Amino acid sequence: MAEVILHQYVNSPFSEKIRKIFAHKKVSWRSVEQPVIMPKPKLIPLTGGYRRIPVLQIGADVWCDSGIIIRKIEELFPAPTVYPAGQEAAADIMNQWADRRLFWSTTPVIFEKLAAVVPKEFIEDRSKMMRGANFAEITLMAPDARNQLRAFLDILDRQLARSTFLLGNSFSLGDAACFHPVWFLRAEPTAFSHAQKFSNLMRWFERIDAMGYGDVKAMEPDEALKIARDSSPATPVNVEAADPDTLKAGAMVSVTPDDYGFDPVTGRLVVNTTHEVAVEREEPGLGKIVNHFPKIGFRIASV
Ligand SMILES: N[C@@H](CCC(=O)N[C@@H](CS)C(=O)NCC(=O)O)C(=O)O
Repeated sequence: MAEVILHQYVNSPFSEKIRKIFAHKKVSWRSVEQPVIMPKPKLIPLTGGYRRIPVLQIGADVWCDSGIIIRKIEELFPAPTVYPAGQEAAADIMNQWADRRLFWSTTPVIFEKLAAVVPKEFIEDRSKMMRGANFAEITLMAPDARNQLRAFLDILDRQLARSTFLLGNSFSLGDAACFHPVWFLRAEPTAFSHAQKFSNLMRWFERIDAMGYGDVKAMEPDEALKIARDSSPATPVNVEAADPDTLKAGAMVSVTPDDYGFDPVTGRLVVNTTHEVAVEREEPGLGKIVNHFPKIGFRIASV
């Protein structure tokens, strides 16, 4: 199989979620370090405009958003699973809750202290990404976020009083998903002190922190671009007739996140199933690329 390449950066929480899944499954993977803010000239040709991190690349196929990356990793490396038997829905729902609720209760708490020291280019970049919201004002949300964070962490801590991991005695997607926001808190000591008050949570945190990242080797961004250029997409057309929008294979569509980073990716529809939409694009200098997205968290429009 072609190499598994993760485009990421060290301090990216959503990448940390994927790195822990790689560790659990003992995956050999290559890490391409991408910029923390725009421009990202060695990422955008692969994604067709999508700017968020992490992004998974295998040859000329590129998976955008951790939701679809997790599905692909589970398909390629099914054992050990991140979906404990009988808890599949719980694992997926915990993942969505962690990304959309738990994570967003951590950012104001962290940036309340860090706002004064992060470069103004970072604040401007994130404000643009959030379409009009002023990221500098995130600190105003800190008091409410702190209250919610404490309640969320208490929910996890109570569960962890009775089980080693969140969905039983083995590591699952639920753990990877709830780990990354707590790991993000560690970027700022006062923020992390909120988590340190919970002893069961801390035991669990340290266990997962010690798992490492699997077998990883760095790769230069240019090498990843060359791999894309030298490969052809390996995705067969799979457009389900049962699709509620009755989109046809080959139709021109755009796919855009529904929460932030509203950069549409436009191409010909090649996959449209319950959980995935994928488009094929002709990228100048690279040739054909297929970009894969999850259905949850994205909008699809005919263009
Ligand atoms: N829903 C996305 C969220 C990803 C996300 O917000 N990633 C952050 C980094 S952890 C990001 O891309 N921030 C803006 C950037 O890096 O340009 C996912 O699950 O992958």
